[in-house]
Amino acid sequence: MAYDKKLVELAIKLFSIDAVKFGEFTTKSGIKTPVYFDLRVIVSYPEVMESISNLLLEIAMQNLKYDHVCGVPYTALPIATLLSVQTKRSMLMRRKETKAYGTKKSIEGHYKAGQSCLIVEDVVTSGSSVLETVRDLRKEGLIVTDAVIILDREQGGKKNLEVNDVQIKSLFSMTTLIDILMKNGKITEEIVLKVKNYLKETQAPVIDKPVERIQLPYEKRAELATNSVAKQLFNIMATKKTNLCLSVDLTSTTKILDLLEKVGEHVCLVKTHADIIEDFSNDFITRLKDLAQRFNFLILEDRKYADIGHTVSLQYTKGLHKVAEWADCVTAHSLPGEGILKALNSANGVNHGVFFLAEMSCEGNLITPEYRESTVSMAAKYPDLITGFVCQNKDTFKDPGFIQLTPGVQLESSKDNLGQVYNTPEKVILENGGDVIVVGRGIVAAKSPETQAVLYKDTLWKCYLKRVAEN
Ligand code: 5IU
Repeated sequence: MAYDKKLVELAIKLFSIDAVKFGEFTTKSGIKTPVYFDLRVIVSYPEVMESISNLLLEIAMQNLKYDHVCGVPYTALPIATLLSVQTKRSMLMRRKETKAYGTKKSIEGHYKAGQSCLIVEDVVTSGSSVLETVRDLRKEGLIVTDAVIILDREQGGKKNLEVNDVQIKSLFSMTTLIDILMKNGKITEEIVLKVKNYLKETQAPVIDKPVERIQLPYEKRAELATNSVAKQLFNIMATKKTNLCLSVDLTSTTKILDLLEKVGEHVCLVKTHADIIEDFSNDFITRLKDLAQRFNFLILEDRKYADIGHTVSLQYTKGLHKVAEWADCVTAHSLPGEGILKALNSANGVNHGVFFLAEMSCEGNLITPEYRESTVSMAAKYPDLITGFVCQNKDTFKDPGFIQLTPGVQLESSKDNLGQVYNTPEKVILENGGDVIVVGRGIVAAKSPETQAVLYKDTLWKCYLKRVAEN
């Protein structure tokens, strides 16, 4: 096989500066190896650095599109710097240390969720270091599909990365490198054989793709939930075989109670707006709780708290509605910051939860991807309190213990005349990751709400079963 002249020169140079050594070595993990790479030394040889970055550009990076480059810490950082300067693409840096204080970001540099990032790495063995960086970048909403590598040790890394949706392109594989060195009289055939045998015997363990939350059945996720209401709700869904949440946006208590008598057995959650009810009373709450117990559903007061912590704690526990006394869970905006979660957390000790608003279904709302991500990060600090997120997209959060509550659903996609946007059950569950689906007027305004509730329940459950089976 004929090799690019510049690659041959680079291989020989790497050998001469001891970036690649042959003999008997023991790796960090205690395995004996006849070949050892230490590419950290290249920083002492500017001409090697230059040649590596030029070759990566010419050979590995052709046809790749990316907004940022990110080197896997630490050896690849100087190479990533050179590539960033040469390609005029901004660089991102991943911190390797565990963060010393709470909010410190693991990724440094300016970026937006949805932008793409190319990974740069020196040597790939199992692929685990590249994957750590990829996962941190993906957590920030960055899209990572490709990595460029100086040397692939051919010990399973390429496959491990492919399984995790990262394609690698390398300047050398172990085979090509030793072949070049042998042909140029640097190493003997005996060494080549030794390395080849070693490669055969020491393949890195396969790194499985992490299971996505939407692949898991509700009963499994109940075990993973850290909030007691989330645990209960997952279990109710699994037992009753329904992920339908009815939004009872009616203004009379009789109408609400009559409706729930008819449809209570088909829903896992009932969503109320206490402040639209004209004849709200303690008696109504007693009867609502009775129904909840009889039909085994939970109650979500969709209050969308959005004030400073002190006010929210009063709104939650006092006033006409005394929500904390009867609602299993409530909705809240993240806009005012963590104070709102602190207030809701301390206001009522046990068995309550919060669905945190990460997105809205109505058109023209002002929530941005950054807002959405900060909302999820804020929630991560309150695992006992957060039941899940109200959102529209499956990438909003990963933790399978949280529930995605998705409103804006009807059997046909459409809009109302005040900005509400409706998606179909198929889209919302199979594509967008909805776990509990909120339906209001689709049922409440129907001629026969009961028939319609059964139709929604069956359609939504079929989509859920399909989602779990597909994955
Ligand atoms: N709701 C939404 N969209 C949102 C959020 C809440 O529709 O993004 I946050 C509420 C409003 C209403 C119910 O109470 O969910 C949906 O009712 P309809 O299915 O009738 O549109």
